[in-house]
Amino acid sequence: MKRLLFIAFLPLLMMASACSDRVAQEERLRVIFETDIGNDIDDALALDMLYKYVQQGEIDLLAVMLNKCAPAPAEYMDIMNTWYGYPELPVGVVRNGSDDAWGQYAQDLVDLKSKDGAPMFARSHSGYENLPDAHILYRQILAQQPDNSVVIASVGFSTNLARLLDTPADKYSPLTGKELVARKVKLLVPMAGHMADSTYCEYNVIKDIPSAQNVFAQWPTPMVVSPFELGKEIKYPGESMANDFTWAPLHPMVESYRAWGKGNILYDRPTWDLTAVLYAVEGDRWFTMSEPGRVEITEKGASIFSPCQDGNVIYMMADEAQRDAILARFKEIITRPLTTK
Ligand SMILES: [Ca+2]
Repeated sequence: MKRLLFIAFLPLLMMASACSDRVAQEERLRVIFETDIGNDIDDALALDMLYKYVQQGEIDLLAVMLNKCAPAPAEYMDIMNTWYGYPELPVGVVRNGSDDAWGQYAQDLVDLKSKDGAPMFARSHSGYENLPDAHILYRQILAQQPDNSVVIASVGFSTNLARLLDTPADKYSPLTGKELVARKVKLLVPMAGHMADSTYCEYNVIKDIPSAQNVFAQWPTPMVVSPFELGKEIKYPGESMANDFTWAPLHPMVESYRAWGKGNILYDRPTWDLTAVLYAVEGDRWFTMSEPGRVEITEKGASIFSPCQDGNVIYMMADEAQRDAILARFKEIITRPLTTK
């Protein structure tokens, strides 16, 4: 029976991959981005990709959910949404999360000033402390979507997703969180764990182990994991950051990249979060996929993948040729100038 269930999920996975052309609004992929932006710089590049997909008419970006309660990441998101032209994009935050540190490059970007002392980048909002709880914003947004229509790219911790699963019925939906996810979400793409090394404790997992355990054990839809070992071997070149953005002399993602390097922009950085976004929007055409299985998160935060035909998890892999093609695709998207709306 469970094998039949996984087979039944496969058309949904295929649907998630069919989004390379401009498509009608009602057919566009609906994406929610779950991020610990402010920690590592790959979140900022992954976010850039999502804005570009929106600009190309390939997706509807429904919301960004933050894993960090500190004000800098929320203000940083306002800067990014404003600069890219989406100031009203909904943003949810975590409260009493597992990592409320400021996020240094987010703080650095927030603090950047012009010569006249004015903020370097414009904001559209204030009062970031009033942003909604992410797990409640999920309920509000998911309840409004068609069934089996939402893809979540989760490139940070599992706190918000675990809290969402545990929510009771409310004014937005008579369904519990788990029921609502099962009804509205067709795919979760987490960047999490290490599938080739069952002893490795990966960062996104260890920042909130109980939530990661809950999500991997309870999540009611297919999951496609981007594991640590994939993005680690595909490094975005600092040379591109230094040379490919003459069309935007003051670019918040480029300045973020520079800030993360403490003034140095010529470093190469793994593309963990970018690989998750690439799959979430473009599907499996860039990757080799594992067989289905389940993932157990240990008490220390290691991830153990066990193949089984009735599992709801598959993960991405890439050989050298695929890695080269994936990096070329990342550069193509990220260096593409914004179009005027
Ligand atoms: Ca991240």
